[in-house]
Amino acid sequence: MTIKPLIILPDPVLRQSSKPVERVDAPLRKLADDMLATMYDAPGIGLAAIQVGEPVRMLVIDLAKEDEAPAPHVFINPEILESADARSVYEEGCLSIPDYYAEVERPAGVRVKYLDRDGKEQEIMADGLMATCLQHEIDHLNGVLFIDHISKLKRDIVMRKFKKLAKDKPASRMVG
Ligand code: GNR
Ligand code: NI
Repeated sequence: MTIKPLIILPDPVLRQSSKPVERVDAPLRKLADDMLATMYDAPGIGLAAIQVGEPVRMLVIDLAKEDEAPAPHVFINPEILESADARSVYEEGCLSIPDYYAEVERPAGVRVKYLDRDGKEQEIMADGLMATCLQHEIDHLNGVLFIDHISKLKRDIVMRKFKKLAKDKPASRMVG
């Protein structure tokens, strides 16, 4: 398994819409494993393929706590079939927007159809953190970031900060 570099704001790659997966094959499963390794290394609880530069509709999630056994989940071509009327608010972060956190309000529950890593159709009724995380990741597949759900004033401040960081320090490996 390979830890891949994360794409960071304001890289325009994050605004791309990802393409549906056509076949669930060995290279795709290898990408899922690399995404899980990258997510665990970060560490994070979710990751969309576009965050490692692959514009395909696949995401991984593991909500297990540190003292629990790992619980990796792979979602391919996920589609939200239904959203609850009730809303919930979570403090969200994003591995592509390091060290920035903000409260986001989203539907408290979602019903999601997807393919698992064997290419088998599955459906999940999610609530709590799983519902929030699935929505955050599915947003990534559509080029949407959690800062798109906060006030324009806050978003502008974040964008300015990350544009300045990218300008002063184009890529960490190039410093020095
Ligand atoms: O690690 C992550 N934590 C998180 C916390 C609250 C809501 C969503 C997330 S997802 C995030 C990892 C990430 O950027 N996924 O795209
Ligand atoms: Ni994210």
